Amino acid sequence: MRWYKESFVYQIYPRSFNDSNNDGIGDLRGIIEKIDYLKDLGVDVIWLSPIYDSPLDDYGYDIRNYYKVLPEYGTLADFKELITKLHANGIKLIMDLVINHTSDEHEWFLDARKNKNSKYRDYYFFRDKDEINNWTSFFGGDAWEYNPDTDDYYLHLFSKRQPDLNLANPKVREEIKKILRFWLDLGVDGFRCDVINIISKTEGLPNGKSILPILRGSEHYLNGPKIHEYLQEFKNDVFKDYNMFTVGECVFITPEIALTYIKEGVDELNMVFQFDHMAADNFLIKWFPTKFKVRKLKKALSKWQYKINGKGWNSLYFENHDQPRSINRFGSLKYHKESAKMLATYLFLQQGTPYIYQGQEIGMTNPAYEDLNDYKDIETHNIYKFGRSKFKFSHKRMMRKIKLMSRDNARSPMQWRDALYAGFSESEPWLKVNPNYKEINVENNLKDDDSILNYYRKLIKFKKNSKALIYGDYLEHYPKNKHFAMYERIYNNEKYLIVASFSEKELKLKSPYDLADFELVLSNYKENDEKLKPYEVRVYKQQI
Ligand code: TEU
Ligand code: CA
Repeated sequence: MRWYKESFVYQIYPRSFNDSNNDGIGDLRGIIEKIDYLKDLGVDVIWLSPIYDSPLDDYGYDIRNYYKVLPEYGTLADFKELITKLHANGIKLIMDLVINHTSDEHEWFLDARKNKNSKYRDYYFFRDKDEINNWTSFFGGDAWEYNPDTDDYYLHLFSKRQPDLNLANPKVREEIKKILRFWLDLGVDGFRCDVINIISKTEGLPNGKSILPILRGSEHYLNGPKIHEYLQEFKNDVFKDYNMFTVGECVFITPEIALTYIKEGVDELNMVFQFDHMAADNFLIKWFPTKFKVRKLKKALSKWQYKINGKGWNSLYFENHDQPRSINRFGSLKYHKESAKMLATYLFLQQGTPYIYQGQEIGMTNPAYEDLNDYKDIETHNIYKFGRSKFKFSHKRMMRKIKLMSRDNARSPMQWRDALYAGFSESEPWLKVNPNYKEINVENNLKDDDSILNYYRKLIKFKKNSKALIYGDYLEHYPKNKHFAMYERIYNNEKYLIVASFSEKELKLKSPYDLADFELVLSNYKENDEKLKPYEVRVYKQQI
């Protein structure tokens, strides 16, 4: 059974979720304390961002030891307790799998960098000065770093402390399979595979064609030559023996290419995280706001709905640990509650598995720190340096960009209640809490029947109770309209019609049908009239 199709996934960024021992850092026991909260929310699967031992250059996406839990987060025993208790509550757990690179403190790399005869040398990409290429790193700058010990260079597509693994080496793939089995045998129910579509590089590492200093070389690793071979090997040698699913983070992917991974029958991955809709407000270039963002958002999501339907399965997300908060991007601070509920309804009632990122269910917003030093994320600091040095942008201008686009916008501590440090910890957290925690927090949401959290609970039940909302076909109306979205989901004799306003103004409610033939079954407003109120969403149902 493809159980993931009927599941809601909740992503936990462990460092910022809940701190059980008051050292300012979230931890596994902190998650255990909140299992009832997760159960009451109604989610089926937890995706844990990396909890492995790490020097935290990229907050865990740089793994030092794949078999060990970062001591700040707890122990393997805590992990076992967590998974046992989650399972006892009917909640599954997927782990983050980061295999494009390791930390520069991983024992393989420490040994490899020391001498050319190391047995781990071919686990990575070391090249002499005259052999290196012109590729650039996702985090800005050159993708090669000098290694004094052997007087040569190594490849890193992310930070220089994240050397790329050479998956063309069968020994590396054997190591990965060992890691997969280790966690699966502990009961893990699947993996979110980090930047999985860049793990195969063109042999010989040729120069990239781009003249721009971003993504140069990408034609030699995006969906690289051996990617399918590697993924099939993981599937045939490991995955097929377990009742699990994978979701692959695939950068710069199209639905056509996605299907080469996720098509049912191929099943190299079960879903991908695509980025098209994250570009609606000009992501890469989040630098220049656009007037067409609603239309672009609708277009991107619809494209994936149409092209994947019947062949594979979509993932549905607005937020994760890399993205600013969705209310800031596509909703409204003025209509905070309304827009949070609208966004959830609009997205999650499409075809695919919904992913909720911690705090999204209470409408957390970007903290927008004033001081550059309050940001801890490496990408944020690199972008700042890049903008200042390459483009000569002013400090003020760069801070404006960072407040909009920093990944730390998603990583500020979870807001549990109106108490010091938002109830996340009793000590100063590793990253500042958003000052709006006094209003926006779980406790307030629990008290208020009309809260965002209570709406999420209702919405989750609502979707899970309907085969049409899970499996139904998707049909969009008025795709060009830039103020509201409308689509239907059809399955057997049921039809749902969803209309969602992205406007702060009242809108005329258009419809291709006579709505008198429909029943209104869900909305974020108590009263609904001929006009759509600001950020109003409505779900209509019809038996056909
Ligand atoms: O992200 C890959 C990725 O493309 C992002 O780093 C992207 O460049 C950035 O978010 C744009 O704002 C994955 C992880 O999700 C991310 O946290 C890691 O830093 C990265 O891989 C390296 O492991
Ligand atoms: Ca702690």
